[in-house]
Amino acid sequence: MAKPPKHTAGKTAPALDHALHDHQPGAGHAAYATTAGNGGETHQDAPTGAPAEAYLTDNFGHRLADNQNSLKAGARGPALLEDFVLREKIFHFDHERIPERIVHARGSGAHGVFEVTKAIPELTKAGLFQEAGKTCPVFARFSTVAGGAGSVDTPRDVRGFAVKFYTDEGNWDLVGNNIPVFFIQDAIKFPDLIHSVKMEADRGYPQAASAHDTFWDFVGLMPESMHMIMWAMSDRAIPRTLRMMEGFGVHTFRLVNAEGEGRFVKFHWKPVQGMESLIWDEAVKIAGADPDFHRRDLHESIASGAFPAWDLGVQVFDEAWAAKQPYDVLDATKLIPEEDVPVEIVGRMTLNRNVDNFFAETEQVAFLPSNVIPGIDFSNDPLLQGRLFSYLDTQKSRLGTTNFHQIPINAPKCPFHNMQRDGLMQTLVPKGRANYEPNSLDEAGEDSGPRASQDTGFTSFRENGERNDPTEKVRVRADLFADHYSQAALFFHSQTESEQAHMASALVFELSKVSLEHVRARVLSRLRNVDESLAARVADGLAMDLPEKAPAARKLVKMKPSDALSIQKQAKATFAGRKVGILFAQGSDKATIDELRQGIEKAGGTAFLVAPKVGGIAVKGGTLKADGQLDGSPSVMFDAVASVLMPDEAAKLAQQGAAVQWFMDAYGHCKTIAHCPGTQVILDKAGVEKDDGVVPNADLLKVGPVRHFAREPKVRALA
Ligand code: HDD
Repeated sequence: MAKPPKHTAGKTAPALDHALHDHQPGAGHAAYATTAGNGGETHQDAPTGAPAEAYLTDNFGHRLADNQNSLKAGARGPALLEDFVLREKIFHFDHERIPERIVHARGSGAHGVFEVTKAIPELTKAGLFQEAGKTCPVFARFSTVAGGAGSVDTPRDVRGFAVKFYTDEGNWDLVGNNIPVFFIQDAIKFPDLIHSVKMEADRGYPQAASAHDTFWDFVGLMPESMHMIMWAMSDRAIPRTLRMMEGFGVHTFRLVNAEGEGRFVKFHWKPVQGMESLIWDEAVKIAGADPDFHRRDLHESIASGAFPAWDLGVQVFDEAWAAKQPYDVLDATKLIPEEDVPVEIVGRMTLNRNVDNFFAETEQVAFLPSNVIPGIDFSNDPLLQGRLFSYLDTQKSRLGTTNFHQIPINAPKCPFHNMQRDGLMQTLVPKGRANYEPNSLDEAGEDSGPRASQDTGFTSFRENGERNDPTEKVRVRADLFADHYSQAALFFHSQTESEQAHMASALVFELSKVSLEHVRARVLSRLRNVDESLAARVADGLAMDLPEKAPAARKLVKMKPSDALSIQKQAKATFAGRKVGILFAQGSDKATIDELRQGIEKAGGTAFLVAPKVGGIAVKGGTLKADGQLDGSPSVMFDAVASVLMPDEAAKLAQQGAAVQWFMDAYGHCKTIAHCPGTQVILDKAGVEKDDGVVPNADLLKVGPVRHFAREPKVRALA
């Protein structure tokens, strides 16, 4: 047996590597005590009475006694399935990796602060930019594009420059690069571009390099990439450090002020440290000497208090100016020379805190170009438009859940409320039942949840007049959509009397289950627009007064009733695909049963024999086996029923609930009931009265398995 671990009683608790971070959800998170072990001979142990965080636990809070040895059947025996400690540890380890980003997989991030240095309320209504001195937390991630997560830091490549601003009005993600233009003009080419630059599909190399066939093949065939190629072949693509490169929003965005005036804008990040690049030979040597050169530099600078900073600049111009340029400002392969439109500095970002945990923060951060705030809007740049979909989409496969926004690094720091619910890894616990809108639960004193606000909510810039796009982006419906009742009335008036009665009864049933009286009344008020008699019937069925008629947004149009909308008017008297249950018992006449069966089958239907017992039953003319026993084959399973019974057997069955119910239900459900004279005793007991659908067996084929709705008022009270 291995020796039990030595207790180091009296020793202070081991230092915690990972303090709980203030914005991590919930207390009681696993905090890991350091332990040292040598094969179970000696290791540090949490002393009795140490703070709770000093104790090693599993993920469910159970304190562990041994983190060195699995549970075995004897010292030299196999591991036991019972060992939940071993299983949980290995299970979790096995699933530690998530898919790396399809591009920009290799990246380094840091926290910081953004401070507005110049208010620009005349340009944007974004709360962030209303006054100088306003700050908000940020998270920035810099990346290479082509290489995998473990690739080197200094290849010739574009660098990602993504910043998440956690503003009071929600997150604003400026997901740019260190180069102001892009390879392609339309997002539809992005997968091709990336396929061509990544390692080649058949051989899996080169890693993190654009110097290969497929990339240059693509470039040669895509002349629009030539401007970007100039930048990519320049020293910009081998920055000295991440701190010494510029950043660009690339696309033309739009700023919108409180008056609703929009202007185009390009965003720039200017490094306070100045710009510097590597010499190619340096880049190559650094890749070998220190593959983590950029990551280490960023981490060490911040750790030492030499906080890197960038000024945020804007180039602002209007539609008229854009229209005069020899390039299209919606084309991401074009820049706007600073000499034409100067860059105005409006704020500064300072990165002042390294991540506590690389995976939780840098790996799980999810940037979305679609994250904008009121006052900042998109343009119709076709590259940007595609990105608005792609980033949201990719997070689902990368982070595994639509609830990735709840991961602390992605969650806004302002409150967020909506009616999105559930999903994988849901960590919020919303209260109440207001998970839909509109609702009037507040009228019953319940929490009715949040509502949209036209005043303070995000509204898309009305684009009328934008070059090449005469259409407007609007969240409205066309006028004619406002007629909500004409066709509801058409449907109701197209139904038969009995179908209308079914509808009225269904409404009574449904609304009788509604406990909120104001909801019932509101529905009645709307039904009055469909049909006054329907509303009156339903109100009567609920014993309620008819409320005021709800105003209709548009005048109703009278439409001619359509028979195609009625099931009953379209009903076919056919056996095809229909099933007829035939009840028989001891002594029944086999010839009659056979005749019924053959007739039904010839007409395309199915005959199903039902008897009190399923095994062979002695009948007149032989033995018959039933397809189903009476109790397990109620008449609701059939489209019509027939019965072939001797009077004495029928008399016995008339004493059995299942048999009486069989006919009672068939009658109540308005089905055809074909029967022999002997059955009459059960029919009488079941209250079956003669009508067009209660016929001798010989008439079954003539009548068919149709419903006899004329019978319905006799069997149930409808609204
Ligand atoms: Fe992209 C990641 C920058 C075009 C699709 N992109 C990604 C990142 C940056 C950029 C910095 C890394 C974000 C991070 O650190 O997590 N991308 C750009 C720029 C573009 C651009 C500046 C052009 C102006 N990207 C672009 C297009 C598409 C994508 C046209 C697709 C249609 N980009 C993605 C992506 C990524 C991504 C696949 C991978 C991981 C992620 O989004 O979160 O959705």
